[in-house]
Amino acid sequence: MTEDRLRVAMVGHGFMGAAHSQAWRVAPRFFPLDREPEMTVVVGRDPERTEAARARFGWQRAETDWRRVVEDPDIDVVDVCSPGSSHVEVAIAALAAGKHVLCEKPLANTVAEAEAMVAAAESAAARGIRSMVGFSYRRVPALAFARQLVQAGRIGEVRHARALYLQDWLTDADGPMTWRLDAALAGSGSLGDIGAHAVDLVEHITGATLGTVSGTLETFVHERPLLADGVGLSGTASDQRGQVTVDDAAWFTGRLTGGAARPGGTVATFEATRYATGRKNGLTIEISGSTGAIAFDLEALNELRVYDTDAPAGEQGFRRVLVTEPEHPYMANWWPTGHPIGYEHTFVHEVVDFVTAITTGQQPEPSFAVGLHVQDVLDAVQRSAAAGSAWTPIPTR
Ligand code: SOE
Repeated sequence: MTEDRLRVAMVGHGFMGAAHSQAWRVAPRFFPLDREPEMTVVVGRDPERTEAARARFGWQRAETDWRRVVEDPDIDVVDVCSPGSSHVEVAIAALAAGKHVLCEKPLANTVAEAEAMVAAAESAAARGIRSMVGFSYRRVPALAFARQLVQAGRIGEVRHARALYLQDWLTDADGPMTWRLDAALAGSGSLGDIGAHAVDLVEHITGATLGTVSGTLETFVHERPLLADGVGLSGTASDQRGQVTVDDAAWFTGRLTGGAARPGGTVATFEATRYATGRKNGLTIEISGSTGAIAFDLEALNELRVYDTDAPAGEQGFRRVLVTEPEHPYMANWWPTGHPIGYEHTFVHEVVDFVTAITTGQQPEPSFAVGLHVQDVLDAVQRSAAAGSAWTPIPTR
């Protein structure tokens, strides 16, 4: 192993592959890292498309056999950006081969898969091998700052949390079938793709844990046209249409305890949908405490709204804090004060924290165990919805 470099293999080269490629390239240019990531190989199923991704994103080699790559002694890190159905196999093989693993969220498609991944991660950790799940929004500086404020008691005991993740890219019922609409490949729909972020953020910011949920799921469009390359999707193709086998929208309520939650528990409401007409990538979080509140909107990701009940009567109101100061998490390494950053920077921060954990020998967060807990929550929401929104406990592990 070359100790000054960290040779990375990335499996998958779609939306997340693009975001991760950018992060591997940029991280060492802006943050001091003890080992320089080397973009060694990108892996995909289709040789031509993988070669095109290699050339576009700047990887040294393109490969189609992920097994050969994860066993290659000249690889140090495996970055899993492929559809959810492949996470379990690729991550476990990579950990067994002694590679550090960064895995996109949700960690897996089922609780059983996530459990197997945690077992593999824990046994690898005993050999100094690190693993992390990619809940990238934790690394939005404004949200990392929100966590600092809530953990420092600045809004008192948390009573409510509200998290909405609204997109509209499925609004057109004639839009094509994709792997994200196929339960065999994606596990679930809006629930796992974007609801998982909402769950992780509320728990991360409050430090509290969901213990029980009541949920409802809805699928609005049950069949969609197959694209020419949609042949591999597992839905039944009839008249060139594929079956949508995931939820289109998810609503759930939960109770959280511990952390900054009030002693009786915090009530949280969640909504995740890809049918919120007009909402492109609207992630909003509001946390209400006994002495203040914080509010965040991804459409203004450099800002955090902070409310403080200590302000004089008549002057109270949400203050807009521009989270672009060197005092704010991650910001000292970017631009001069007041200059904003964007979506892609969250993945850069993820790579920085992952590489730092590898070089300092620490467990990076969020761990696969956190990924398993989120999987438990998603599973409980699905079981609750199937049982008429019955309150459903989340296993404690
Ligand atoms: C990645 O973190 C991700 O969750 C994507 O998988 C979603 O599709 C995207 O809309 C939000 O970010």
